[in-house]
Amino acid sequence: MKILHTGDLHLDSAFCAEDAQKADARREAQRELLRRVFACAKEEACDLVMIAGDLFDSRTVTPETAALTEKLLRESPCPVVIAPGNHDPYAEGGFYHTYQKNNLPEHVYLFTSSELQCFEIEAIKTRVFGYAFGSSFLTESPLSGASLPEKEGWWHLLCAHADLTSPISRTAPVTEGDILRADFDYAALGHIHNPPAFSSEKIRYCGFAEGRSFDELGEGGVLIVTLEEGKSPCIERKILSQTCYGVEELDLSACVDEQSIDAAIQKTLQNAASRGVTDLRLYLVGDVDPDILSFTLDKTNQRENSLRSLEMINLTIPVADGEFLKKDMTIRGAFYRELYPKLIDEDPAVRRRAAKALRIGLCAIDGRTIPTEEDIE
Ligand SMILES: [Mn+2]
Repeated sequence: MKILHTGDLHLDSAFCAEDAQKADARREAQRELLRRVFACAKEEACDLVMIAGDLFDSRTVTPETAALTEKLLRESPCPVVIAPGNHDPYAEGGFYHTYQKNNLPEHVYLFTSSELQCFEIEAIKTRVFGYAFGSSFLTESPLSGASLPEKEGWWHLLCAHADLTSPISRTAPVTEGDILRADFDYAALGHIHNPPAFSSEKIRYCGFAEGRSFDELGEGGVLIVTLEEGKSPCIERKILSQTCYGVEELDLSACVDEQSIDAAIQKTLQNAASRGVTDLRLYLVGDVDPDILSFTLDKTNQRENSLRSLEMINLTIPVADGEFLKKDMTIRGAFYRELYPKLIDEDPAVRRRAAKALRIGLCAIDGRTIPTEEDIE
């Protein structure tokens, strides 16, 4: 038995950080992602699709998203189970409510109650347990105290939007114990986008399918879960994302002029792009002459690059700014003042050694990597 486990797609997200046109394009890209999810289920010849909540970002959706979702669900060759989450609760006036009343196909199973429900899917001898959020909150665990029927040769699965990370959560505080006691063959969870690992291999969050912001770093995808009698579930993450958020740090301490700063930044951008990163947040650190740096950053920002978006955050310390360090009341300033006589010594060799000591010392104070001899020379 093969299952595609997904959730937390948050279709129709607002993308507030983007302008209206870009936000529209991002929502269109999300619909493309949903197409890939269902294409994947078909390709993998899955027997069941489980959507563990937050398929949509809110209870109402755009007409485009509604039409596509209904089409993909209608055409799905295998049964689909949907557990509404805190973002897309089953509630009056919402998409699910209307969909359930009007055109829910027979092979689509939608949880509608905040109490534990069960769908029996005879063709695959499977009982899927779950519940629906009816609003943004669900303060009790619908699983606590639940008693399940005997398995008698049926697969018992859970499809749920739940917060296993906190017993006092207001978004379905289900516990690992609740799930283990119910003896599910697999628990398909949604809600935590960067999921922790559980001791039981039968409990998994699907994670995000494609990063939407710097809170969702790296590639995203769905889980393909294969269940075999008497064995642990075999779980494979299928990458479906076409964009990827990444965060990096670049130490510019070794850079002495515009060219070397520019080269270091360009190299980092190229490396990130070659690893599939499309949206990069780059923290610039180290001790750099502020005048040279701001000039170079202006140029870098104007230049074309292969990324969809680039955010550079300047956390460098203006080391060449002696005025700054002279007045700096931290240990950095004290260190500078100690070295100062040597930094202005009449012997160039002494000055060079003092400057080197300053760079190494400041790195050590900040807990950064000490530059090598070649870096400094
Ligand atoms: Mn959620």
